[in-house]
Amino acid sequence: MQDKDNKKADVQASEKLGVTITGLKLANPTMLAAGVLGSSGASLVRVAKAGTGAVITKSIGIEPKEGHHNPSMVELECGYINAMGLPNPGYSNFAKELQVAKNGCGALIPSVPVIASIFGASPEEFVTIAEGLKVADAFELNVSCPHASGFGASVGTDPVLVGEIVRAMKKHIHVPVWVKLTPNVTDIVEVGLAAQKSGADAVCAINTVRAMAIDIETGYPILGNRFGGMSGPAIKPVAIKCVYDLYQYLDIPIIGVGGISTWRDAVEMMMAGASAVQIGSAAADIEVFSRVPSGIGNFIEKKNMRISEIVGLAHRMG
Ligand code: RRO
Repeated sequence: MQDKDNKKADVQASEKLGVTITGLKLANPTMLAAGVLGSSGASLVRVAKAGTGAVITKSIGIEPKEGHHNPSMVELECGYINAMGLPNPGYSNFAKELQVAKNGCGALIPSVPVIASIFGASPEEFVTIAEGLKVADAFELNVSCPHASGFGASVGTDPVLVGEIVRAMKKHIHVPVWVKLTPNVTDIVEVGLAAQKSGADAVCAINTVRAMAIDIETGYPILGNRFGGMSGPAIKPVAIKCVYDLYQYLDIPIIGVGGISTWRDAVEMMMAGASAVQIGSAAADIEVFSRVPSGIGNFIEKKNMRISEIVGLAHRMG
């Protein structure tokens, strides 16, 4: 009886918190961000079971890649700086992990979409990888890693190249295409508009912010790569502003990411214009994927609002 009651409560919660993003149904507006706990099928399923609305894989490329030398991550008072360097097994080795994730996440009720984050150096590479990972429910194009020469932000700071990649993906791939944007540009809206014009179904904002830390005893940069990308609480206000600006000019959904660790952060991001949010650094504690949705649920109930009414609310308040 207890179980039945719990299931009923879960269904009601998912009805209240459910969102549809680019045709994918999510039981709640949280997702596991790319790069954290997304390297194996088993860990993606574990996060899905913890309550997230969708999971995104670690970014996958054309060839196996070891990544940058250690140290590849440093913890600061206000977050983390990483320079992992896109370590991944290559798409052909990752395909079996994606299948494990799809089977496990698809068996859950409600089922949890699995999104593959992919990176490449050219439109052709993106398409080849996506064709090799075709069980994914959607693709998130990583054109925004801040420390990967020839990939990531080297690609995503050029609106023309972003447009070419999106057009190639839309021509050959028949599931939604999301584009993850870098904040390390003068005008994120310009790149967002290029993605939209070329047929992107959604944008995700933001990837990490270029950053560096130096050990004052030795004078050495701490990271093996010398610099990296900042994530965690310090970048939330940067992400909020990027999402706010994108919402003013774009018609496609915006998925907010950057420094979200509490339901209050998620609500703020949604009020800036995000239809859903991704959680990365804070996902080390996977309970965050039950705390954040239930906090959002209590908030909208108290305010007597529907979830869709909080999206972009800050724009309607002047
Ligand atoms: O692997 C990384 O170093 C990495 C990636 Br792919 C990314 O998109 N953003 C980031 O901060 N690190």
